[in-house]
Amino acid sequence: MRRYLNALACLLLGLSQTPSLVAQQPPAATLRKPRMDDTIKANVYADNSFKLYINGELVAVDSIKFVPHNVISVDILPTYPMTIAAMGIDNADPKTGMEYANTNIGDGGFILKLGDGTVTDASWKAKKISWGPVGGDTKNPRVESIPIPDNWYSVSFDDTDWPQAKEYSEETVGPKEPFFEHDFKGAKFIWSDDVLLDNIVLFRTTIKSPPDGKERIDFANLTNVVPQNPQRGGGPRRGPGGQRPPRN
Ligand SMILES: [Ca+2]
Ligand SMILES: [Ca+2]
Repeated sequence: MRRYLNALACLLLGLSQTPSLVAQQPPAATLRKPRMDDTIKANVYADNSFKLYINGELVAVDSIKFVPHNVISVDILPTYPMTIAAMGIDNADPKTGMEYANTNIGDGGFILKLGDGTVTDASWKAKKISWGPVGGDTKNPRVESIPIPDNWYSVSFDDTDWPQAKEYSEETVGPKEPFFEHDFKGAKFIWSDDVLLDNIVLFRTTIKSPPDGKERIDFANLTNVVPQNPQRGGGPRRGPGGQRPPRN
């Protein structure tokens, strides 16, 4: 039995290497399975929290909504152009816009750096969604908000009318320790025009090509192709036509 299987494996291997069959496959570059060294790191810090979308998909959520201030660092598989959208959330009472039992107006701040050199700066768009205490009035504090636009994080969303983000210095935002333990070199803290009163802010940018100039394979269509050299062995499942499907 084992000899028979070995012979069959050799036959299949031989077939897969015949020039006519290889020639029918799309270029290897579009087929190779992505590896971890195809990914880049996304470092994100927000005062106080954020949600991050890339090319319309939610890729990271700040796991701590208030304090301590933390850095979220995740691996992403980049494809370009890359639409990055983020919601920055400054901790604030939804009725007063203040915090710590309505004794304090907290400040916001958002900063991001990707392993391809993408950074936050004033070229990003920033749209305030909720702000307060309106006018800085802490005696009669109240909040104003506008609806979050549908599909604001999608690739096709039109942010032409959104204002530019404003950059804030490290001194103004006052990031806490985890910030200094991660790579944010070259990135700027951004927010809308009022880093104190604006409490929910949406950000968007589109990165046309990798800022570091490095050529990267586009794996966006991976689920629609058969990767080169799929792993062999494993479970008994068979795809249509009897082939063993590549394992994911
Ligand atoms: Ca605030
Ligand atoms: Ca804050």
